Amino acid sequence: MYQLYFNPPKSSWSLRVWVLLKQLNIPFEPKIVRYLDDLSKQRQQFNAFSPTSKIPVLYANGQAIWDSLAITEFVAERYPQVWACEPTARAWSRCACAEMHSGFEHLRNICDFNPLVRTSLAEVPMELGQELVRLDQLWQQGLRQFGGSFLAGENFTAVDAFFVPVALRIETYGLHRYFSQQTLEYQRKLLALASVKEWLKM
Ligand SMILES: N[C@@H](CCC(=O)N[C@@H](CS)C(=O)NCC(=O)O)C(=O)O
Repeated sequence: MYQLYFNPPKSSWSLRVWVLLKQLNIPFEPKIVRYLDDLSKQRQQFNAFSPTSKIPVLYANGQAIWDSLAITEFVAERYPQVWACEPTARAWSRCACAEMHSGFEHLRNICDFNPLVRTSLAEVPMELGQELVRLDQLWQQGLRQFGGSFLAGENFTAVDAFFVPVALRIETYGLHRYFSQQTLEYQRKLLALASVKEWLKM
């Protein structure tokens, strides 16, 4: 069985992998690790199981797989339902995950991930506003093109898991005004997932 090292509810990168495994009923042994105030001490400790001292890390037969995107691809080799089965939807999903993985840095930096605390920004800088508009466009595209209630069709797949932390940020920072009705409906659907509710209680 896989082992997953993660820190709920604070680690947004871990949340992607955790939600994916939970939603698809992929068995794993949870290994909860906590952040320390002293970052260098934390990195020393995390180094015992993580090559980068970061989480999430998945172990399979004693081998460490690190980075949420690499973990997703690794798991998909054994569980093809991780990605949509239709090739166009699958390609689109990989593009959207890559865009989330390497982009949206203003959203990530300005809206620190703390899913239990509701807050608001004194102002939304232009760069952040542009990212929110792009996000709305991207979600609308998936929902329209593949015609389901999830981004790549009727089933929850990895591309949805990658946007769960964003759905939570929209909620906690009250950023709803940047989104269309259709995408807000999708955001609410993500927040209503049993796995997301479970994450917030851990
Ligand atoms: N690209 C990595 C990022 C992992 C990452 O930055 N994880 C954060 C937790 S959310 C971390 O472990 N930070 C600790 C550190 O910077 O030492 C992934 O997708 O897994």
